[in-house]
Amino acid sequence: MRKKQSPNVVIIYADDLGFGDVGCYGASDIHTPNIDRLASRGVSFNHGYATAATCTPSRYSLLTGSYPWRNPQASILAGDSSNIIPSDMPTIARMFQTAGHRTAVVGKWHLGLGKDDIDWNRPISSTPNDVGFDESFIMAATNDRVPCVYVENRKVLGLTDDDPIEVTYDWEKAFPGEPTGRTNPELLRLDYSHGHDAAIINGVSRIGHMRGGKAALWDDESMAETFLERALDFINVNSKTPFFLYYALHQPHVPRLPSKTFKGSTKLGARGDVIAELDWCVGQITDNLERLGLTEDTIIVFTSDNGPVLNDGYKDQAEELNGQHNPAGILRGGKYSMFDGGTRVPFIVSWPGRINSGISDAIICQVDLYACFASIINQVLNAEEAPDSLPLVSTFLGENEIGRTDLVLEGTKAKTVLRRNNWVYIPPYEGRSINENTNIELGNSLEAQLYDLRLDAGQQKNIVSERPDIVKIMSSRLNEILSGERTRY
Ligand SMILES: [Ca+2]
Repeated sequence: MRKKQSPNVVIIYADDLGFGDVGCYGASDIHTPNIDRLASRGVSFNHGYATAATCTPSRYSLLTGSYPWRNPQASILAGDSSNIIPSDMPTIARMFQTAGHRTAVVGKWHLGLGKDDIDWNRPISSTPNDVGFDESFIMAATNDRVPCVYVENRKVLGLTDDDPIEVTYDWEKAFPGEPTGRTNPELLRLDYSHGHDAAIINGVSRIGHMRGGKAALWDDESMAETFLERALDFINVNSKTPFFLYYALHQPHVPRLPSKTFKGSTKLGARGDVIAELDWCVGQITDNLERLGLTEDTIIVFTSDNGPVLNDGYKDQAEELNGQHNPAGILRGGKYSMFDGGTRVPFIVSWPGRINSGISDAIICQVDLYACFASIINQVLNAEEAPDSLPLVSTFLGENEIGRTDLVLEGTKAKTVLRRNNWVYIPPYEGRSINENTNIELGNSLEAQLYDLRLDAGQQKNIVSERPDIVKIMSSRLNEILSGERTRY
């Protein structure tokens, strides 16, 4: 096959997959042969980060090359929120589009759709198609939020005129007569433990209320295959032109409802099973690229939007069946946390035609993907574009281990933390130290925290009083970054 001028790029983005959840990062009770194979043909970063410990802000950074706290709307969104990426804002997808790549997003969006009040029964005014994607096939938010339908480009797939969809996230406006998890628990096939007490879809109660759109409702158990099929179609159709695919998996986010093939495939229950399913999806993508002869022409990034959580609102026995598995590996905390377990995730870059395999200890972040890819495909960024994305191309391709010096991370509610070289500084924050629902340490403390990851990767020893010199530097650096307009110069 003729070698293309510019490589294809596939970003495979898992949802709530932890640093220790895959084999090549130390998991022994969950087998991930396909992700491990990807790692064996690329660079695995030990200090690869999402910018935030929750979905929306991390995704915002990946796509815009901007820290999420620059946009006050970049926090966990409801399923009926407006698109928080303005249509005139540069995105990584538009950058690829400008370079002549075909672009698509398949899977979880969770950055909002439409402007103002969205009418799901009409063409949607602001979708991924307005921020740089030629094609989109998505769920609006998450698999535990309504509306539980697929959106293809601007329309809800499978919607019929006689059964319009209505959505509200307000209990005061809940639809009379529609059963909910709170009022009709006898209708549930999967009980909720917290949060998920509204609309019942496929026997599972969700966050938010919806009615109508019966023919358009997704089937949870075939969601993996549905998204995968769309992703493969896109690759197949565009195999002769450069393409950019953002494949945003829904696993292992709740509700964890694997297909029949994977149900019971691990000893860890539903959470292990959906990770096995996720790994299979990765293998289907790489096998297909191989079949098309595109392996050496395609860069694959595999990573996750935030750290792991076991009980995230459904009684799916993720905690009870977890055994000795450490979803965050050696790290402290998990999803929602300011500790490293919230944001440090598997981060693999594979490009068999170009890079050697190896492990890197450089600090790198998903916000850097934008500038790294721009450099690889020879696109010059405007000064105001991707304000926090650093073009660490040699690092990204495993040629050296000179990564970031500074990286601002956030837990929830834009509470920011500074990683600087081997140090992590967490300013004093009010709030609960542990989220009792999820049993995750959030990192809140009225005392400032300083950790030396070189000696203490698990962030067990707060040395704030021993190193006031470092605290002073980090506190001032964090404030300097937060008050500036950009960090890429
Ligand atoms: Ca997530």
